[in-house]
Amino acid sequence: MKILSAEFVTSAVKADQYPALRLPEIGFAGRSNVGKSSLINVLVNRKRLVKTSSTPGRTQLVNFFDINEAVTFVDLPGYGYAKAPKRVVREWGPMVERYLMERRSLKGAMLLIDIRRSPRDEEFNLIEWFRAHGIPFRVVLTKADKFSNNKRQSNVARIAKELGVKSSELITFSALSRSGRDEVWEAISALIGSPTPTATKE
Ligand SMILES: Nc1nc2c(ncn2[C@@H]2O[C@H](COP(=O)(O)OP(=O)(O)OP(=O)(O)O)[C@@H](O)[C@H]2O)c(=O)[nH]1
Ligand SMILES: [Mg+2]
Repeated sequence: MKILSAEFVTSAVKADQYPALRLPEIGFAGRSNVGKSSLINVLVNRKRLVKTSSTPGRTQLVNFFDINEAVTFVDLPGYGYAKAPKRVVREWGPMVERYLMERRSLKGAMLLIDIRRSPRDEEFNLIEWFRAHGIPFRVVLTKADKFSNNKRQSNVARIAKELGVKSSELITFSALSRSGRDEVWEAISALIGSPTPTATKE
């Protein structure tokens, strides 16, 4: 994938702060610290387009990034971080829900789950929302580098069973090794219904 441009557009809390509808959008959702911002950086070959942090709760706004003038990535605030300021905890639900429900340019979502964990209520609720509102989504298992090959596969099988899907439907990704990057891009291309932004391979 040749990345020609990747630019921060804006941060928003409320719908009236979203940028004008222009490009197809892909939302990145998941628990705080799961690796949403890191995934976006790897997808666009940039170390720090999106701020990442070992402190959960880094991303507290809905952040928009235009990639190759072809697709907009939307880094959503992570949920499930108990120590986040109360305002953030209170506002997370409506902020993310509002974006996912009302954004007409949203073509699909990536739901990230740490490969070492099990999906919990928040993940099941999000999946229910996606299904109820006809939002196509793919599940990405992050931090795959935390396991050796065998253990990685058994954890993929475990999470697939917990979610009630086939292992082959899950994408396994590592921001450290960049494994899974091409598969995530392919999934995004399928969701936006066009070849990857510039169909050239690196
Ligand atoms: N080992 C490993 N660490 C990762 C990976 N992806 C992210 N991390 C680390 O996990 C921490 C959180 O990553 P972020 O990308 O900031 O996570 P986030 O989901 O954006 O977090 P919030 O913005 O708080 O919701 C950072 O310390 C990252 O370096 C990965 O694939 N492997
Ligand atoms: Mg983040």
